[in-house]
Amino acid sequence: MKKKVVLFYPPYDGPPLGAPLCLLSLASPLLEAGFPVSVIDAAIRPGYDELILRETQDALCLGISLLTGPMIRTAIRVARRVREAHPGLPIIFGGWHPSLTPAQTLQPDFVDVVVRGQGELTLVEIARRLADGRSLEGVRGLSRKENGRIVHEAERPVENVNSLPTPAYHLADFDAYARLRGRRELAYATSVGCPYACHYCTDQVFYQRRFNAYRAERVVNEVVELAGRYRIDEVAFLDSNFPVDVKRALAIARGFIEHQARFRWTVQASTDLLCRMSDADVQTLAESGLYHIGFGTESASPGVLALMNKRHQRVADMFATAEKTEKAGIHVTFNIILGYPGETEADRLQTFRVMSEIARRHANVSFSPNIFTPYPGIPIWPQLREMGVREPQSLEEWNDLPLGKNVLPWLQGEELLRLRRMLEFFLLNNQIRKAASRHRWLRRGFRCALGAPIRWRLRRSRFDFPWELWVARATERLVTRRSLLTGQALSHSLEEVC
Ligand code: B12
Ligand code: SF4
Repeated sequence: MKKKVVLFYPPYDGPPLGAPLCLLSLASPLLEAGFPVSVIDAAIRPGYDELILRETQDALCLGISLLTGPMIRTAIRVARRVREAHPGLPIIFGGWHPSLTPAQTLQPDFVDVVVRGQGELTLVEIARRLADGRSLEGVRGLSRKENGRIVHEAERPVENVNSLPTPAYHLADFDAYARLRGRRELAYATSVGCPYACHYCTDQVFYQRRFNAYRAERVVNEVVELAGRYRIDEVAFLDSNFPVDVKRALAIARGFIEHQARFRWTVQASTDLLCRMSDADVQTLAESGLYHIGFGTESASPGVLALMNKRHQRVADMFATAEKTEKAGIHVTFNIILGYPGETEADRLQTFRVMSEIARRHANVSFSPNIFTPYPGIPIWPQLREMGVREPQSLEEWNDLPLGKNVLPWLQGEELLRLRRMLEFFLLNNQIRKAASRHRWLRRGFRCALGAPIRWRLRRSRFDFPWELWVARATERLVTRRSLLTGQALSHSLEEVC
């Protein structure tokens, strides 16, 4: 009897991260239920097409995980090839993109099932039904086809993560990722769900604003054990908002200190939560190895923050966060969203000025500016449609969504050109300031000469005849985006952002 489940993670844009945690999380309960699992991550398997075709020869089903964007193209190609080679093999799509667009994702004939939301229990139930030759009718949390019709089964309530097994890390080839990354990394999620409801974010759609977290002892024991077993240098915590439970966050840090953990770690957080911690608390985080935090600060205009439904994010907290983390020696990246519906040029200038001031006072802060991207399922789609944004109508069309780049009808022509210049001046100013503190007097003098007029421009919002940018382009390498997870540089060309 066929029992093997093949799970595939298509290639994505940007530098490869560690093993895809979603597939390791899905594999674990399948293995417990007696289904062997083959995990194939395109990032480390160059000949993955042929490997998938071989592995699916004797498989029960193929599962493909998808985020919005370029992963879709390969998912479609691979699913088509598998359908041709093994016509009877059920093909299941899961992950954020299919969950947010289940009906669209099910349209093509090579997708049989979409698993919506958390997948561990749903996939085990699917595997059991398929192995027994039973229908998938009534399996909660999935959408499927029946006589050419799309059927959405009832929602599956979000499972308490403490009742789920540890992801199957033994299936990950840590050596292969280390060769790509230059260090040994562990991707680990201590929680799912964020209590906030920012209008551009789909976390609330997936997890209904409920913070669902492992207990601190479980995190400490598992991470310390895994770090020892796989000789880990760095742990990337993938939680949407790690310190929602501040006491738990600190208990985890203290646990790492007690165990004399030697790895460093990174998280994503919101500034209001960090500001609930004392300086001594933040110092404890740093002592336990926390070296980078990504913050979704997004804008320094209270008006835009209100439009984003982000009232928990206060400008004063951004300054306080920068100060607290600098004192503790933690590097931070502030994400910025530009071009949000309703944002005016005055809002944008305010954001650049406030962020420049933060950077002037605190050398530990870097920025990751992005043009607002209308991802599927975000709560402001009705408003976006009214404002003329065209919503992609099929799985294929979402593949062409240019991630982090401009598709906004209200950001075109002169307006876009001005935004690009402002952004470039802002980034250059920060980069020059950082570099000036590191270099010898001659280069420092050159950079200061370049920095003064740029700061004047930002203060006066004068961006015409940008000679400093021409000089800088010839001499500097401008880092325009950084990863919120690691702070690592993502792109160097402004064209890639705008
Ligand atoms: C890590 C991460 C990435 C990594 C993933 C690679 C890796 N090796 O881990 C990378 C760098 C690729 C990435 C990229 C992007 N990401 Co990202 N990323 C995340 C993050 C922080 C964690 C994901 C994770 O591993 N979670 C833990 C696992 C256990 O949960 P999970 O992935 O959701 O998987 C569960 C279910 O989804 C489901 N499931 C998943 N796959 C499958 C497959 C099958 C067959 C089944 C049955 C079920 C199933 O079951 C799993 C277990 O419950 C999430 C935020 C978050 N907190 O989840 C954002 C998130 C998923 N990313 C997001 C975004 C916006 C992006 C980018 C578009 C950013 C950009 N501008 O470039 C890109 C898109 C891809 C690309 N660039 O090509 C959005 C969602 C976007 C979307 N609509 O798809 C999220 C939710 C962040 C947010 N709140 O906005 N990302
Ligand atoms: S705080 Fe972050 S994770 Fe939470 S809803 Fe807002 S953007 Fe999403």
